[in-house]
Amino acid sequence: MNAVKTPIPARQKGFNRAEIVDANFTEYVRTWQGGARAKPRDDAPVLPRSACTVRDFRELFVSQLISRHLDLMARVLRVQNKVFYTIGSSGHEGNAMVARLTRHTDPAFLHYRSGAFMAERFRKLPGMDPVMDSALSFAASAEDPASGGRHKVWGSRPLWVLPQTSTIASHLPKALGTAIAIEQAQRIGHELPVPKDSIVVCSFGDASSNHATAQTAFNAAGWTAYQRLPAPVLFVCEDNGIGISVKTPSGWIANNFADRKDLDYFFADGLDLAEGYAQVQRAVAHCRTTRRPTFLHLRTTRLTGHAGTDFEIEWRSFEELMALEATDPLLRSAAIALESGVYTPDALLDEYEAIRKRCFDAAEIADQRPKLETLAEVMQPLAPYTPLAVRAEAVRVPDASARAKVFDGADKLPEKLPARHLALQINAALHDLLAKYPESLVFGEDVAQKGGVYTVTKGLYKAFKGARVFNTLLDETTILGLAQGYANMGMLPIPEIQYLAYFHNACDQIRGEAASLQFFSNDQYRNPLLVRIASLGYQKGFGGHFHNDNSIAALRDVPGLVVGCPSRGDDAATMLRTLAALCKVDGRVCAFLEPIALYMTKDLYAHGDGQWQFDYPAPDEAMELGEGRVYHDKAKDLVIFTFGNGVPMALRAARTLEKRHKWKVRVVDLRWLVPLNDRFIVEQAKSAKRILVLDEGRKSAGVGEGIITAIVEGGLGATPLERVVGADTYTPLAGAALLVLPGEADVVAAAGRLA
Ligand SMILES: Cc1ncc(C[n+]2csc(CCOP(=O)(O)OP(=O)(O)O)c2C)c(N)n1
Ligand SMILES: [Mg+2]
Repeated sequence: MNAVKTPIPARQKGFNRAEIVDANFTEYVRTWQGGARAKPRDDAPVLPRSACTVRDFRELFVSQLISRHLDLMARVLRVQNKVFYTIGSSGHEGNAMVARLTRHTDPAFLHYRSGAFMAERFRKLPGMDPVMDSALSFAASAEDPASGGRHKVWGSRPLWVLPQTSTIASHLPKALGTAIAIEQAQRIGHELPVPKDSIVVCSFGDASSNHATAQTAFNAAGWTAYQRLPAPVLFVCEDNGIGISVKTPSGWIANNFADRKDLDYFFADGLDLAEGYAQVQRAVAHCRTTRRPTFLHLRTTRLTGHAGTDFEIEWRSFEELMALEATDPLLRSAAIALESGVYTPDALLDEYEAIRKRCFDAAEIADQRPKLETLAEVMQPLAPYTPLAVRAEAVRVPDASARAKVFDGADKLPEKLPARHLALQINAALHDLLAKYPESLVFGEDVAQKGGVYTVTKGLYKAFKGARVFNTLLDETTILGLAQGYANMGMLPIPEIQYLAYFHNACDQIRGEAASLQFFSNDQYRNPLLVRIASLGYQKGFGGHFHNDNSIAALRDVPGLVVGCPSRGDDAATMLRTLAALCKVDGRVCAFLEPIALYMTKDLYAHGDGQWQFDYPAPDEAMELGEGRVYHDKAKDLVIFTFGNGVPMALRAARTLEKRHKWKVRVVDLRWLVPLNDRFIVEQAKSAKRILVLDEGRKSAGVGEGIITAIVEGGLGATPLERVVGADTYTPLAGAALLVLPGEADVVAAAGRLA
């Protein structure tokens, strides 16, 4: 970096470093020693040999100043409760270059220090005001165009900036996924919402680059490029040398990234516009033309602490802080501006003050704008549901010739075949979905040629080819990141997670990321996806805990998520149609839990009875969200609420109970686990003389808790009730598994206690 040419006046030790950074700038410009310059031409290099023209520089500098003054304003107005966020961009303003050198249609997933990037990107469309928009966001106003007052995020629908969560590095897999999706869309003939040669911009901090979620994205990007598959993502590591208070070892980022074979490394000085511009330009051009994953190491510094609450003077020396403040990129920009004659000192000070005023004025206006006032307003974008449109979409029949082709002839359509078991009916339903939605993709570990470890996806690869049905690398975080990427580009991703235990391994990609996008973007962005997860226990003699995980607690409270769990093949097919429709119509994130132990189950009561095989539902049938299935609906002596493996178990137990107690037993298969249909549960419980809740999950935080709560809150707490539920333990191998999980005998015994 060019050293700042005019020495910074030695500042007094001060407590408020934001004030000092502010005063440094003013004093630096006021005491500038250079002589007066002629005003340069707009298209001339701003400094000799710089790739940055005077026009580029002038606009970039203003973007930097806007970002800086938004930071300073936030620090002042936070204490007056007019602003609710103080993580700033000071020291990172060089990222404006990345915005200038990319397009507003290059989807961007941004680090929280992206004030200058945003101010610069705002220039790309007419009539937009970065100051007012940011102010509304800082003020958590309901009129905040990014999130509607739900979070201070950098986001914009027209500018293709998808809002990010505060979880560092969690956005890298989906940024990579979006880049891959841009390319893959073209292979499957899907029309993209952005130009074909778009790249994806993804920025993050130096400390964040160490996170497992970041590393998995770098690895997956390299894995992709290694196979000569395109992945046009520009990873921008904004290296300020520190993460909160932990210093990144000097040279670590270059050491760790400069020599990766399939992640092309570029360095740019983000502290110096005249120097850094060409460097950023090279990285962007490389990414756009080669379509290779590109790593731009952008040098930055961090001024005024991690956030407003971080009083660095309590843990760092003044000397160190002053040395950092001397590297302020705005001082360097001021030097360039004055040296080149773009500004005179007076004109620059006027500009500086004018932008300060603009930011404060906007903040005062924003403070007066409406806030979110009701719970309904807060939750409004969370879980959109338009039942009529969903139903219409779910029963919309795929093209007959497409079906005939996929199923090898009109006479082999699955609804014309005899009743079959769950795995085959899910398989047929997936064939149907892929025929119905040309933009849908099935992917995961082993799903393609092999057809999955349980052959549930068998034949899809052959029918729909590798661009739509493909194996991923072995990483669940990447699988779910890819899914979000495809969704961002308007496709319908149907990823598979091989076992429920391994969903937990990547849970944040659904819990923190995918499910939250509609909320934090005020429903301006949607990433509908339908994740299939082979789930639950009871595989006879196989697998132990990790292949028999019975806990869905981690899915139960994810806001906005839909979770369905069929117990039989026909329900699986109609449920899948509805889930896909929920994706298409309402943009929902959906999980489909497939009970592994029921995949091949054919019999219900006795060996060879074939009673757990069902006809494939006609393609114009679908299941309503929340709708359960009731067996023996008139029966009242005992009502068993259950789902999944519990359904055939309850039906078997019911036979014994009918004989033993002369009871009529109703079995209610909830089918939909999130959201639980409380009204339906209460409706079913109302007429019950006794209630039994059969939950194959764990005692703590299982579905059973929700069912009982619904019953009690529905005023039916006085009905005698028993719960049969799994133990709070991991599942052991072999026969001992049955000690942990509910069994038929447990159901019979619990019912006996109700007698
Ligand atoms: C997964 C996760 N862990 C911890 C945090 C808390 N946290 C927020 S920012 C941060 C440091 C990030 O440093 P860096 O990536 O260098 O970015 P910088 O703030 O320096 O720009 C930490 C630990 C978080 N937000 N997310
Ligand atoms: Mg950092």
